[in-house]
Amino acid sequence: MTGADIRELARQCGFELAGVARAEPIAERQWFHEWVARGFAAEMRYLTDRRAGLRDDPRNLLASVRSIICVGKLYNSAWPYSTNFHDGERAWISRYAWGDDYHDVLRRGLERMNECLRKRAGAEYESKICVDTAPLLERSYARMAGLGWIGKNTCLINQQSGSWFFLGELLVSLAIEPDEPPPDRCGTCTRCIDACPTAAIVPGALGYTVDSGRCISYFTIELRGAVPEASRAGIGTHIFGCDICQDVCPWNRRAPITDDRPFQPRHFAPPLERLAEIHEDEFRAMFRGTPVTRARYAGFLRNVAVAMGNSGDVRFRTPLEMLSASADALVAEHARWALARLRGA
Ligand code: B12
Ligand code: SF4
Ligand code: SF4
Repeated sequence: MTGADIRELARQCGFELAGVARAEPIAERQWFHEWVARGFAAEMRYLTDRRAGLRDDPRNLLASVRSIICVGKLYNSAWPYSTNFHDGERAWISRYAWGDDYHDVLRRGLERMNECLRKRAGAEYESKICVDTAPLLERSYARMAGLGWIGKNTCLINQQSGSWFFLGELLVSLAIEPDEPPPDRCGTCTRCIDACPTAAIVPGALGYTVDSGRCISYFTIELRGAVPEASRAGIGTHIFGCDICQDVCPWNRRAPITDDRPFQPRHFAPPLERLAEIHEDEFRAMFRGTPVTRARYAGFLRNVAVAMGNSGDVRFRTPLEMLSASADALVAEHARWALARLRGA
């Protein structure tokens, strides 16, 4: 079986990109540990606890694995980039979180692919599906499988498709002819580094890396506690994730659009005022089945308060006063910060 056979199978199962990497430890695994040692994982314990070492070898996930089939699923829909959308009354949710949770979508596609592969392989084999949460260096293996190069913004970029795609993997005990990594095509460009509002893209072991403790995506999705005060202004009106370093990337200028129903926006740039008023059950209902629930209700209101403070819109004083009386100390403190910022506006 060749990479071409795998790409055909992947296409039939809804994946626009696919390739095969050898299931071996890779030299750059060392950079992951350096990244953690420099504190760039911030408080994401799943990257720093005993699971950190599991990333060194895919055989820690499936002892018999010989090949990693890497797939990419496009999620770009025909809606504006955040860098072309300026409305201080509305909240920015990052592109990847507009529709259904990609973990479910990719897992279903990979299950289908595994079934088809079983019919084609003509031999018994063991397998394991990974989407995001497994301790696997997904971008590194996807690069080895020829899906793209790792840009200075650290996203995997494909020459034809840009970087608006999710990654998933099917680990198999079959030996499949591996693909080759493509060349790095960032050249002398530094647009992502220059555009990042919080200077989160920093020099790394080779090229650049992201200091999560400065990244808006980390603050608004992963961080459970208070956003450091010095970073709040840079967050702008982002309430979940951040797309800026991909919006400005020249390889995304003509990025293909997908019509796939799961990735069409359910709530494009919702009004901040409405979000400040929603109760916990409304929050769950509004974002059920999307990645946004990961922020949890308190984290979400914390993000809404910061965005209102950054909007410069003094009409948000009333909803912010309401949030500053919240029983949740985290929400109340961020609302007080936002009120103070609006007083200076
Ligand atoms: C932790 C994490 C985050 C953290 C840290 C981000 C980071 N840059 O590491 C935070 C919360 C900030 C984050 C944000 C986002 N994330 Co995220 N995240 C992850 C996760 C779970 C682990 C990444 C990791 O291990 N980071 C540690 C660093 C050291 O690892 P790394 O960047 O992969 O680096 C390795 C290789 O890239 C390689 N390498 C690095 N630089 C170079 C340079 C060269 C020249 C070479 C050869 C190799 C190389 O060496 C490193 C060590 O092996 C992965 C899923 C997974 N299991 O891998 C998703 C993942 C990377 N995230 C993803 C997405 C979509 C995002 C966001 C776009 C979401 C958003 N809109 O807000 C942003 C993008 C921010 C950014 N510029 O990275 C996608 C990326 C898809 C793609 N096309 O690249 C992934 C793969 C999830 C998925 N399954 O689709 N994320
Ligand atoms: S996601 Fe946003 S904050 Fe994070 S590195 Fe990219 S531009 Fe900077
Ligand atoms: S903006 Fe430029 S430097 Fe950054 S990832 Fe894209 S091509 Fe590379």
